[in-house]
Amino acid sequence: MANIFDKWHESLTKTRNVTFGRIANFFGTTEINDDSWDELEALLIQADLGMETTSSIIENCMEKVRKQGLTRTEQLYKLVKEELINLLDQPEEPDLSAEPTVIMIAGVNGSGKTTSIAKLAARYKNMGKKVLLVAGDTFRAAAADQLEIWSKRVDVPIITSNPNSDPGAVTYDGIKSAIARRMDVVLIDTAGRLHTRYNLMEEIKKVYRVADKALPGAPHHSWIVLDATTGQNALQQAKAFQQAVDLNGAILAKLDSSAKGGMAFAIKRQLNLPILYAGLGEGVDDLQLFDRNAFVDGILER
Ligand SMILES: Nc1nc2c(ncn2[C@@H]2O[C@H](COP(=O)(O)OP(=O)(O)OP(=O)(O)O)[C@@H](O)[C@H]2O)c(=O)[nH]1
Ligand SMILES: [Mg+2]
Repeated sequence: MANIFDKWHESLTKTRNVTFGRIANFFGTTEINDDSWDELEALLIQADLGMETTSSIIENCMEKVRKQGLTRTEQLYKLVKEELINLLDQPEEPDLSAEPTVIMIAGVNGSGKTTSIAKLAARYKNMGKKVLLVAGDTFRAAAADQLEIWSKRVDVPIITSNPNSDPGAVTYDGIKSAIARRMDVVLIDTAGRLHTRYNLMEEIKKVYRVADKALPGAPHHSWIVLDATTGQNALQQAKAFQQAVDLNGAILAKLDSSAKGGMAFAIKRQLNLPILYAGLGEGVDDLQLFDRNAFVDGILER
């Protein structure tokens, strides 16, 4: 599996170089003393880990250092890595047992929703699932065309829509069609919307309700796609989406072009949402199940 770690390592180059590299460089042959704890604390805060999380990392490490009788900062490296890994959830492949399993994808404009849907379609198809795409973005003129191009490329069917038609109606038709055609997974694309736009947030609530009307219990999953390059900003946006629809996971897109990969820790801390998948490139195969070990390795490797 060396390849997977290589892929993460390469994708996290910016995050590693800009923020976490300084933490990696901290570990050396020097003695652990009060100054080194202060320095480590400052570095963790600079990496946007937040005061509380930083304090708990430092306290836990201090205790282990005492118990294990460690003396050099070099020996702290493994401890800090373990602490960071433990801050994150390790997701399993989401439950796709409902027939069909309906997945709604939401997020602000340009976060990576449509591309992530194409990647998920390819992934689930490779797992042997029959996948149907639903073009629920009826807002942006070219949105349905964009999804249609992906549907051809990945070779999965699509229920498409006309610009300005009702996204609830295409969602309803899509799910009913999936039931009739015995599809396994339905991926619903939605229009990008700013979390501050009241009408559009009401609209996505409606899409959510309509899904349940078409198939009680749907959507089985609602995932927000967060753009890793937007950092802290994205968290406020996600909170608004969380209030509108019952999100149960996040996809962290564009990790490969971001220096702010550390936001993964804040997603867990501030939103308590598991990161299910990460986008590590623009290609259809560049979506990986989030791997907390590969992630922490990738940001901290020396
Ligand atoms: N490098 C990189 N680029 C990505 C990734 N995911 C998406 N992109 C790019 O981000 C841009 C926007 O992606 P879309 O999938 O169209 O985003 P969207 O959220 O559907 O956008 P709207 O529908 O306009 O709200 C495209 O140029 C994608 O190629 C990723 O994981 N890595
Ligand atoms: Mg889109």
